[in-house]
Amino acid sequence: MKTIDQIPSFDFDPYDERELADPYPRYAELRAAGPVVRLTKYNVVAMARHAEVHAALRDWETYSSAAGVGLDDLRKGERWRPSSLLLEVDPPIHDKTRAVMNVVLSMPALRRMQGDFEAMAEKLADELVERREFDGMADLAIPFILKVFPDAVGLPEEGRENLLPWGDMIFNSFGPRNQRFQDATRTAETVRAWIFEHSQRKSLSANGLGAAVFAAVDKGRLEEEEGEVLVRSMLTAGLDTTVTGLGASVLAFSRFPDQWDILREQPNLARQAFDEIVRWASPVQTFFRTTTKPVIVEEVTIPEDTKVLLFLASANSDDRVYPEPEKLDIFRRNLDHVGFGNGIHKCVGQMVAKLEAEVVFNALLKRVKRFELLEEPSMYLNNTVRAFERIPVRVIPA
Ligand code: OVM
Repeated sequence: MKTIDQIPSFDFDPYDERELADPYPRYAELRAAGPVVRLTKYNVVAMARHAEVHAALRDWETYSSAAGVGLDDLRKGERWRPSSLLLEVDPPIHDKTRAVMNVVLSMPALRRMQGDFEAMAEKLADELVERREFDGMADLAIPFILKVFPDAVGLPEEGRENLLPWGDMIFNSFGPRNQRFQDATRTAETVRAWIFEHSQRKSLSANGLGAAVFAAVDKGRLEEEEGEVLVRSMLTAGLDTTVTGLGASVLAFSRFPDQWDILREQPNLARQAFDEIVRWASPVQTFFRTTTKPVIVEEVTIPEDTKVLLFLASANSDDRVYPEPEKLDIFRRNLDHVGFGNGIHKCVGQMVAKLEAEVVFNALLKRVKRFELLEEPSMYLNNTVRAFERIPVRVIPA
């Protein structure tokens, strides 16, 4: 048996810009070092192999979310926003809100929006294929998501420019209070005010996902304020993640044209392809848990009340589970990937993300024979999301 003082320890800063720019070599080093390692810079324990990350995500009783899923312990110090009633709570609180969101974001509920999603995808695909050259982020992923998702939630057109800065700020806040976090919070007050105002019933259309949350309030399942917190979760979790996932899709299909060819022959594999892209790109790279009791992992005793950094992206590129993990393979057995998390907190919005991807893929499948990457993509650094700045491509029409 070992204490955490006897396991491999590292003093690098995972939030340093050189690390965030190219984290995969480091992930391999961490996986090779052992099942549990220590990061001295932040005094946390970390797991980078698939087996341990997956097991921790599935054991909420030991690995709690209630102290927050970032580096900060939300139970201590001052708060600048209330905890998420999904992400930052354990059962039984979690189960009540999750049950509401499971219905709000279920496939039958989304069917009503599918036509609007398709119309936007068709329009964008027409324009972009006509142009031949475009940026997968600024011209495709961002305008698509910023149209269809806020429409689906029921937000007005005006003010949507606050959504990505809000997400950038929140996803940075899961890391340390570094320069990147400070920079992202520069416009915090106006952004925060818009988001909070637009989480309220009065700001939302009568037939969107936001209104569906308040319908649960009207049925007595939630308090009004809880409804607002849940709407805010959609505005936080639903944009940066999917924008990154769609951008990654453009990149993936230009790097792996054989996979695009397979999809062109079997468009019914679109959702499966997107799931593999989420494994491959892991838009959310890291989340933390906090131990509720001493726990033994592969001979290592992790004490109670320890922040544990789970390297989701590293788990998804662990070759013990995914041979040649850097390859996109639509037919790969990837059911247990942790790109959407796992266990009780597994992404409640994944049906929305998959529908968004599916309609965009379908629109492009009809029109595009091949994507060619014009330049290596530039990254947009964030403490949690591995985001892109630009993905310049040319398309060869079908
Ligand atoms: C939430 C939330 C916020 C950010 C990310 C997320 C990826 C959830 O408010 O529940 O999941």
